[in-house]
Amino acid sequence: MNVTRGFTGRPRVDNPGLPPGQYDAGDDWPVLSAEVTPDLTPADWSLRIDGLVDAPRTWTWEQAHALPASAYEGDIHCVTSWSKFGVRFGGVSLDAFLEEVRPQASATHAVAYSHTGYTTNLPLADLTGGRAWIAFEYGGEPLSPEHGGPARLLVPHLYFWKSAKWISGLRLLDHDEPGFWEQNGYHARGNPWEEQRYSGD
Ligand SMILES: Nc1nc2c(c(=O)[nH]1)N[C@H]1C(S)=C(S)[C@@H](COP(=O)(O)O)O[C@H]1N2
Ligand SMILES: [Mo]
Repeated sequence: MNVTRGFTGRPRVDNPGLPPGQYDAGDDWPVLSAEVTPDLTPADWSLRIDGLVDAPRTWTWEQAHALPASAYEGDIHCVTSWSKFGVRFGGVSLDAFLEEVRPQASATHAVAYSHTGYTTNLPLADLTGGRAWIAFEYGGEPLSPEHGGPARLLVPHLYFWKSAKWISGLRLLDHDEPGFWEQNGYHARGNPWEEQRYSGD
């Protein structure tokens, strides 16, 4: 049988890990970037967390790597309808960063921003509890520049547009503030299991 490499197209009925309206991209990992891929070295990279926190701070590459390593193994889902199964990212849990800045009780949401200017908004609850990472590695290798290297946000339980590439910071807020795609009609939360693709879904 002749099967096109990288597109298995298993119907969802055989594939309970596939959220509604998604297909299995197989070996492919499409690149989706609104910006030109920046030339960002680890020495140029930093992460800042500020806003409604007791102790705002910035981490360099070395300081971020001094935090406990944490990996994600599982699936990712893009709103353009591809899903990718069994990926492995290495990095640091966002909980480790948040523990140091101490979010204030009034903080309910965050805006993630990239070194390129991309932004995306998330409920703070989606960034805690071991469900979000700052990822430096993919498949045991440094994250490639087109996929957000040297470091991206990873929030795999939400549509992948929430996983800001070339992450540079998070600002904690007491309200929701739409980011780049959300200002253009995409959903504020983006839960793939509820098909929260566009505002109003
Ligand atoms: N900085 C930045 N982050 C981004 C994007 C982007 O355009 N710029 N696109 C988002 C979207 S829509 C998706 S599906 C994923 C794509 O990540 P990938 O190119 O590694 O597959 O990154 C998300 N993060
Ligand atoms: Mo996407």
